[in-house]
Amino acid sequence: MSGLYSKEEYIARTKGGHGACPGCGLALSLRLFTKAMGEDMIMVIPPGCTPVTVMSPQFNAAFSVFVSLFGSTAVFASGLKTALTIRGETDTAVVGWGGDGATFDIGLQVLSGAAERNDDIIYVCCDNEAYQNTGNQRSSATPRGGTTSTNPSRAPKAERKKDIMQIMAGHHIPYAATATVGFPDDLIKKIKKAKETIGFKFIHILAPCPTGWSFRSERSVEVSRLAVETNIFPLFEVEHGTRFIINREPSGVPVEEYLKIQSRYKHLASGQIDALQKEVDEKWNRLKWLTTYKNNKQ
Ligand SMILES: Cc1ncc(C[n+]2csc(CCOP(=O)(O)OP(=O)(O)O)c2C)c(N)n1
Ligand SMILES: [Mg+2]
Repeated sequence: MSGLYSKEEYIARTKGGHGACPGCGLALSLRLFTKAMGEDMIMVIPPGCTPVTVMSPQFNAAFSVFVSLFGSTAVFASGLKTALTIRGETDTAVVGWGGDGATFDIGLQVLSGAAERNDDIIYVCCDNEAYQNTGNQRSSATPRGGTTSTNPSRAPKAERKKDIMQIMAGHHIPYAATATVGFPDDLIKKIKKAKETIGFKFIHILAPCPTGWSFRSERSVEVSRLAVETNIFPLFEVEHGTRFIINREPSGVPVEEYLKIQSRYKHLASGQIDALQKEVDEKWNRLKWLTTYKNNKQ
């Protein structure tokens, strides 16, 4: 292990482990995140898989956790930060940690408000691409072509995944970044950078879900790596909404390699896979354009 990693464990410190499913990408994301943050933080977590992973004396988290209402994570976190500042406790980090449902859908309005005010908090969207804790219902983060319990294979999701990074970049916040568990050094470096940055920080973590996406639980890290190598989930940062930085050039693996190891995509015909590949290529080219064009303008 490199020096980036704290040897401390901040979640699931008792023998019983955590409360998530085997192979859960969210539990691993949270473990890495807390190793980068340390215990001087308060996490605000809406209902979802995360509270059942950490919120119990049995699972024994080292930091304080508030469970907010589903749609109000960011504003809970902003209020806590303000209260701590008034008390002079400025060193304590306040983190909002929402699922994709709580972030892309229900909490988007308060997230936008906190970002626009540039409140000094870190907001993490731990994205498992559906409302997983209530049984894998579709969200606006579910990818086009994927199945969920509300999109059976005869009616897979028709709409594209919402581009949350573009939305957050449009708020001109000091720092936004994508990360995923298959690249733990990259994830930890980004969390440390967010911790050192003053103002609003947004981290979009892709967290593979063996239960909802339907793949074998030992393949979570492989699925996460394939998401990056196929360009389905590029690793990049955005500073102040204008400076785009790509952290990893993909190795050009076709999207089919990512799709075929998850049963949620098993109904796709080859023409549909080609269409998804085209979408991914277009989005990647746009990101590359933003990186070169916008940076050169500065
Ligand atoms: C206002 C409100 N609506 C619905 C629920 C029920 N609910 C609890 S957890 C959850 C799913 C959360 O999905 P997401 O935010 O993606 O987190 P995940 O469970 O996937 O980690 C829902 C719908 C709720 N608690 N409050
Ligand atoms: Mg979810």
